[in-house]
Amino acid sequence: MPPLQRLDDAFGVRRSQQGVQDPDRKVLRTYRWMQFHGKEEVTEFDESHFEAEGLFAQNSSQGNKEYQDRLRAIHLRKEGLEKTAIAKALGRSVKFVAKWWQKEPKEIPRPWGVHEYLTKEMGRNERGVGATNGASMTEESVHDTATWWRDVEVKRGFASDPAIYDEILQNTDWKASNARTRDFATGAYHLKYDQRGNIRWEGHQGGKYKPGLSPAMDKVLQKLFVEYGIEDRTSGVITNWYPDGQGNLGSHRHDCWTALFSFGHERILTIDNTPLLMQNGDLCIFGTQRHGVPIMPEITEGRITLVVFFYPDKMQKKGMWQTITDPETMESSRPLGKMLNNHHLSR
Ligand SMILES: O=C(O)CCC(=O)C(=O)O
Ligand SMILES: [Fe+2]
Repeated sequence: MPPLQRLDDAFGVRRSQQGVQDPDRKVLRTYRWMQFHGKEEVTEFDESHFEAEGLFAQNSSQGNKEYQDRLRAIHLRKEGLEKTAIAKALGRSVKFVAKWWQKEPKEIPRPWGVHEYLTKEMGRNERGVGATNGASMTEESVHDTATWWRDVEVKRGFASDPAIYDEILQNTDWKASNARTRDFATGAYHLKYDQRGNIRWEGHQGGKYKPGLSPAMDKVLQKLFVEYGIEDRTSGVITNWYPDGQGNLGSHRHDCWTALFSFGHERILTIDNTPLLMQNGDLCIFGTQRHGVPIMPEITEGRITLVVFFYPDKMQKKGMWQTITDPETMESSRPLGKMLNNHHLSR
């Protein structure tokens, strides 16, 4: 199986970022945006950006990719793949695979730039399982480090009901939240302060999602849970409101996986360094990639996102590595009864 296409290539933004342009491409949008230390970026989004869908590779840095490939070599060996097949799946040399595949994940050196907390077991810390986020483990097999990585999946127009934006906007008790940062070694959260010692606030409003809040959204969540079989592995459902282009969210990572729906005006979601322009009803699912919502000064209308945090299971792990994708062998999804009874993240 060939390696996945890179997210930034598939969405036509790598060429735009590098200033190398195909004269025949049709630019549909051009936006200014600021995320990293207020540095202004300008991105042209061409037709390919709106047409691309599916599963794509994305890494925050070479170090992260290197580490991920080493872990994947081990994982794929345990799944029964041969050396050459692993090399092909990873797009690396057989020599590379030979160097790592017989080791255990704990023996793998962490390249420079990969934060230590990302090498810990998902959702676990010194206080026990899911202590930072209220999630619980569903099976032993999710405990290994390789589980951290998930490719990025984009589905355009997954939620098309126009009622969703207004229902969520009207029925949510919106609150500004404190800006938080994470200790790179332990993953612990700390409040952020400005230079005068005042607590910093996030540049957007946050809410909790409960079943019934938006009947139109409940239907979409049912569809998500059935398609991905994640209803029992969800650790929280929250919402964000960005009233206009000044609303923003600093880049961060989660120690779980994320399914994110976008409603209202189109906005950029950065995934690592790739700007993905999300439009009304689009769904993006990703792993522990760094992500954020930059300021977009030209935008005067609102956007709401609904974010589902969840944990991988065995089946999903296999999908993640693109080894076993036979739908016949997939477990059927659970009944919808318990659908939205999951714990909600406190904000
Ligand atoms: O609103 C978005 O696009 C990002 C939201 C997000 O990252 C979060 O709620 O954790
Ligand atoms: Fe997030």
